[in-house]
Formats: sequence, structure tokens, C-alpha cells
Amino acid sequence: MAKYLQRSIDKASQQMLKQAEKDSVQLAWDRLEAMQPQCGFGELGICCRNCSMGPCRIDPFGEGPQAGVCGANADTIVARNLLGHIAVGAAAHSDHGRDVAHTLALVGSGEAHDYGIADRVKLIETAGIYGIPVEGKTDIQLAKEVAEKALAEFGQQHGELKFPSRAPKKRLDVWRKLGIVPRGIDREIVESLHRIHMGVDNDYKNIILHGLRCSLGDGWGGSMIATDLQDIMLGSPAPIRSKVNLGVLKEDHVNVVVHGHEPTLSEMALKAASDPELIKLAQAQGAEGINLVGMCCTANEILMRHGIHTAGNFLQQELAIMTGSVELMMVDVQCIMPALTGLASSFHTEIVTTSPKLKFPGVTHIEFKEERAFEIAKSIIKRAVGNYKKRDKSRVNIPKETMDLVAGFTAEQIKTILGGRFRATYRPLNDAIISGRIRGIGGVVGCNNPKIKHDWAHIEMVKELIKNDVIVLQTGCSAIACAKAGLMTPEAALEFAGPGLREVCETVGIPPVLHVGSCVDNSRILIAAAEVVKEGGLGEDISDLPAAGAAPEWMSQKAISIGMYFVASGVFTVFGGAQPVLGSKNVTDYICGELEDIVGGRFAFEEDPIKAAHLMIEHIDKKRAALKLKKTITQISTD
Ligand code: SF4
Ligand code: MSK
Repeated sequence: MAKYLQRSIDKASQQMLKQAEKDSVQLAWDRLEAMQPQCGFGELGICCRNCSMGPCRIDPFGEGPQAGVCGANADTIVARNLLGHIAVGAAAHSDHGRDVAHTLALVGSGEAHDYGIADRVKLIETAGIYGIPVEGKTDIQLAKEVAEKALAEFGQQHGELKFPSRAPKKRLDVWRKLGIVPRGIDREIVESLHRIHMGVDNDYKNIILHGLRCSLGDGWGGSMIATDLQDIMLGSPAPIRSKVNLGVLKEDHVNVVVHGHEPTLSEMALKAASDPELIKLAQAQGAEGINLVGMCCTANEILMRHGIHTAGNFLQQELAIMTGSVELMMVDVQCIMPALTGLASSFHTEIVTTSPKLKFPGVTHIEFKEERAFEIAKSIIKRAVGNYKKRDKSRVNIPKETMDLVAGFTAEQIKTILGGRFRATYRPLNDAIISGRIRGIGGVVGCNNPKIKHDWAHIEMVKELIKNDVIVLQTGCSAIACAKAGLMTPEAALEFAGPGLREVCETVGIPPVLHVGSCVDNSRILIAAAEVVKEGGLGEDISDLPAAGAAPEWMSQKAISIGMYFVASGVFTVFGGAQPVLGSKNVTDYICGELEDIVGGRFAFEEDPIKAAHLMIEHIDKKRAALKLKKTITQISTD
């Protein structure tokens, strides 16, 4: 089979991969190939370069060294490396949350005029969670107080973060008993870095326990702050139709791709792209207009709130440039491949960095300032318009593929859609699970990874789950993969869902696979799980629910942090490829086994997406049996 066919399951991507082969352009897949064989010590997690007595490595065959120069064994080294990944992932998500809180604080102090309060109800609810009295206060005053409380939680030294109190009581009790309720978001990250310093924590169980605490500071802390404060400021999503895949790029328009994670600037870029003055300018250059589209999680943010088209997921960032039609790619933070600038320089595409945290040598940097957000966004869009005339029309090769989808399903929206506008409740969802029409809930999230055929594992797994009546909630690049495969339309239920799930989707008019948002919006899945428990009839804790999580094509440190807080929240979670822990049998057994007795959740590693889906289904069935729920039709037929 031709290489380009082996590399992606997505037709639009295959077309660009074929083009790259023809033009001898090196993409992530080629760089992976050139990297072979990859370091086995790294894969197993048994190399350490924490101090200059090293670098050290443990011999996995038991013949060579079994301890580093300091005496650290495989268990210590693997656990420390894992904690390092969790800390980095939690830091990335939480720093995103901090930036959002900072912007809301500027709204409160009247310094960020381009933003306002878009969801008053959520503002009041959030104030309630923080214990802030609302009476007699203007929205702006309240926003300032909420933002300040949120900002204080990053540096808090003692006590507990507020948002974990939204978890079921039993869950909170588990965390409290273990002493892992995060005290402060930054504090747990810093303590992680301290513990992994040479000669500090040597007990792998103790190290991992802190990893759970640090990750909870992400899921029930930094990420949740990012999601909720974005909703307050930019608006809470509601179901919305849109389109996805590289075919959303337009041959006769100035194409601007916004890529990364933080939506504050891209919201303004969106506004700037419909500014009549700039559209006129684009038309003067011979374009029909300005077409702003998203990539990765910035895409998910503006898709969820505005229905803006998505060009692609993680492994499509280089492919978008390969179309020869992108005038400008505006990037913020996270998942931006360093390779972009080299590739862009062989086209007319201009990469513009906007965060002080992410720069490339010699690349245009226009720094985002909340106080001048719209003005800055306008200047960036203007550059894109100016680049249109540099486009080499003979090199434009935009795939035709697009797919319709419905996005915008939040924890609140699921409640309204199922329960009705005036009687918002999770009761119908719980009843559907109890009666066996819905077998359980799957959360399928995470990245792409060129080690796995692009999008393949996401799509296979999700199809298998919905075929077995498991309703699927998705975020991140996984959501984009399944949207491209047509799984996020209400009609998909007729073609792909099992009989019970199909009936529910048909009655309510929802897709069997719900787009819940970006990476930080995994916090929406936690809230949805807490709501299901609160509604009653399915146990008293998240770990009682017939639910499971997965990251079939994971690659980033953030994915590890997300996986950890899913597990810490009591969720059985399957990763497509193993985390770098296999060099320690003790650590592997602990996180894939014993942890379940401690926190109610554990990991499994399974590369085959169908087998992985069945691990999730088995777990769901185990939970159904424990709850004494009757068997579903698909359960009986597969017994
Ligand atoms: Fe080697 Fe220990 Fe230093 Fe790591 S901390 S590099 S195992 S001596
Ligand atoms: S963008 S973290 S590749 S999901 Fe959130 Fe996608 Fe993974 Fe980045």
C-alpha cells in the first residue's frame, strides 16, 4: 500500500500526504521514520538525566545496571519521569486557566474593553461556588471578584481548591482520606518538581499519589477555571452546526488559520475577519473575502461558541500549509509543531506567534495584549490580507472533503436537551442508562500521533462503542477526527449506533457522539459525570458509573495529566499506546491495577482500538452488574 494511504485514514489528509511525497516535503511521519529506532530506554521510562552524575539508564534485561549513580532504581526513575509529565501537562492547562482569569480580571477593572460578560447565569453560579455574595453587585464587580478568587487559587498554599467540591461527596471523601485534594494549583505543580529533584521522593507509590493530586489540580482546578471563565466571558456553547476538514479552506478567499488552545485572541480575530474595512481590503486584493478557520483546540473553542469551521486536528497543521492556500497561521500556545516555520517558508504562509511563551527564531511575533485585543487582531488579519497577493495559484491544492457536524454540547446543554428548557435535568439520561437503552458513557479524547494511522484509532474505537449502545463524549483532536468521519450528526445514529442508543438519539435529535469541546473542556466531562451521580439511581460516586475513558492516539504530556485526573476521579481509562512506564513492573502494575482499589479508577494500555473499546465495554458491564441494572439488548446479544 502506498505510504500516504498507510499514514492517515482521512481522505483529505491522504491527498496532501501524496502531494508531500511528490514534492519531497518532510512531514511529522517522515521525521518519525528518520528517528527509527527510537530510544528503548526512553520508551520504557528508565532513563534519568536529573543530575550531572548521570545521565543514567536501567538495563531492562536485568543484566546491566539496575540503579543510577545515586542508587535510584527503575521504580523511582519511572515514577519520577511520570510525575514530571503530569506536572508539565497540568502546568500547560492551568497556565491557560490563569490567562483566562487574568483577562476576566481586566474586564472587571475596565481595562479589557473588547470583552464583556456573555453568560451572566454562569457568572452568578461560579460566584456561588466561590462563596461570593452576589446581591447588589454589578456583573462587572462580580466578574472582578470571581477572577480574583480564581487567580488566588493558583498560589493558594493551604486548604482546598473550591471546584473539587462539585464532585460527589463520596469522591471528595476518597480524596480527603488520601490527602490528595489539591491545596493550590501551582503548589501541586511546584511540589511535583521538588519531589523529582535528585534525592527527594524515592517511593513510587508516594510519587504517584502526588501525581494524582497534581492532576486533580488540573482537571478540577486550572482546566475547570479555563472552561468556566471562558464561558462567562465569551459565552457558553450551545448546539451549533458547522463543517470540518481541509475542504473548509477556500480557493478564492484570504485564508487565516488560528491554531493552539487559548481562545481570547482568536475570538477577536474572528471579529476582525468580518470587519467591513478588512473585507473591502481583501476584495481590493482580488479575494472574495476573509475565511477564518480553526486548527486543534483553538478550533474547538471557536467551533463550540460560534460554529466556525475546523480545518483539522493535530497532524493536519502541516497539511493545511501544504494546500498552498493559507495566507497566515496565527498561533497561541501548545501543540504548535516547531516544523511549521520551515514548511511555511517554502510557501507564502506567514506564521504569527502571539504569546510571550511561544516564539520561533526570526518569525513574526505580534504580542497579544488583552487591553488592545481587537486592534491587535485587526493588525494580524490585515497582514493575512496583504499576503494574499503572494499566493502562488499554481500550487494551490485544497482537498474537497468537508463533513457536517453538530458541536456545542456542554454539561449544562446535555441537561437542557434531555430534560427540556424549563425542566433541565439528567433524569432522562440516567433513566436511559438504567433501562439499558444506553449501556454506558464513554469519554474519548486526546491527540493524534504519527505512530498510529492518523484518526484511525479514534474512529474505530468510537464506532465500536456506539454500536454497543455506549454514548460517547469527546474533546480535543479526537473529537475532530470523529467529526470528519461523520459521527457527529444526528443522522449518524441511524447508521452507526446500536438499537438502544439509536432510539434515544432519534427521540432527542442528538448525535450518538457529542462534541464537548477543547482539551481544557475535559472538565465538562467531569461535571457531566458529577451531574449523573447527583441525579440518582447510578450509585453515589463517579467510580460507580457505567463509564470509561480513553485516549487512543495520545501524545502530549497534557494527555497524561488528563488521564491521571480521570483515573483519580474514579474512571477506568484506556491509553492507545503505553505511557512510558513499562520499564517498571511495579509502577505499571500499580497504575494499571492496584490504583483501582485506592481511587476507583485505573489505566489500561491497548493499541488495538477495537480491543480497547471492549475493555471499556467490559468495565461498563461490570459497573452495570454492580448496580444491578438489567442487561441491554446489545449486552444480551454479545453474551
Ligand atoms: Fe542518575 Fe540519580 Fe542523577 Fe538520575 S538522579 S541522573 S539516576 S544519578
Ligand atoms: S490539541 S493536546 S494534540 S488533543 Fe488540544 Fe490535540 Fe492533544 Fe494538542
